Amino acid sequence: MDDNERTQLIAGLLATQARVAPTYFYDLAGSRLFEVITLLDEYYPTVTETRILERHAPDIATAFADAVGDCALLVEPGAGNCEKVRQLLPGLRPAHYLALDVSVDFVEQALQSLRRAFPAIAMSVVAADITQTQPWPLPDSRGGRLFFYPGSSIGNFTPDQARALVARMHAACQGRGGLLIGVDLVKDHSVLHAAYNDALGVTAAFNLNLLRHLNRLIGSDFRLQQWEHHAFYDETASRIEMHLRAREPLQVQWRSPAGSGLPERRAFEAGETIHTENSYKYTADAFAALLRDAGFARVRRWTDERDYFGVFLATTE
Ligand code: AVI
Repeated sequence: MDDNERTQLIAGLLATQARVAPTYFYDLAGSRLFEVITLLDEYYPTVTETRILERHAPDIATAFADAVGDCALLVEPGAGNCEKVRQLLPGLRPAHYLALDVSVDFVEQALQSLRRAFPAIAMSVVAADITQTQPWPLPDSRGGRLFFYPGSSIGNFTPDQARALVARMHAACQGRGGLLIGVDLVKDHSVLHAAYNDALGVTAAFNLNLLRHLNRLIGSDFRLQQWEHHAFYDETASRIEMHLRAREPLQVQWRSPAGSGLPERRAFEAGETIHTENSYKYTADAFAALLRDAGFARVRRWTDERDYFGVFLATTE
């Protein structure tokens, strides 16, 4: 991590409401813990989205072809293990599948088996975090472009940030393309609460692991037993908030970048929290409106029987 990132991270810890960006969940242990979260009974989003894609991939491909034509370039930001895109490739048949991810080696491994299954599709991976990288490293393409952004990752941005990100994808379609995006929907609060407070405590471990990650990154001395997982649904903001809450009065120290002038410690009172994540939930109509506000002309959507999760196809025409 560079001094600028370190400075931002420490400034967040020093803020009145301390905060750490959710990107810091994902060290190796955090990524593994997230994979386990997706297997939990309570965490319905992953399995529900997968079912929607399995069931409706042919309709999605037809809807894209009807609105846009051939898919020259399929772009998946944060592609990870490239599992979800498998459902789309047979119907969509893009000329080129481009995975964007910070972990190039991990994606490259996933691409090996995908290439064997779909030899006619060119596949590549480029190191990029679309929230940081400017401009996006996209190749020239003749024909329609489709962005694929599953997993309700969009829910971890504020609605304003989400709209701005979708608007960038719209602009990157260059007048001919679309966005296929998965979004977690508003539902019974008890279902939402359970998804972020699972009985096995995996989400708690995922949240607490962030402190271990910080200890390595900034030389802090967080002691995990002094903290507890706290996640709740805020109905007004329509989001799950995740926090780490101090169990007792405590002090934390770290190393600030030389010459930054930033304090190297902070005291927390019992009950004070570090805000680690927001996970916004949308109604289907509100998310369709966001897609249109970001510039897309047409929106189609598919959901599951319980209306827990939405997969939206927004197109330029
Ligand atoms: C990655 N993201 C969409 C997950 C979510 O549900 O907001 C991260 C997560 N946090 C706790 N559980 C899962």
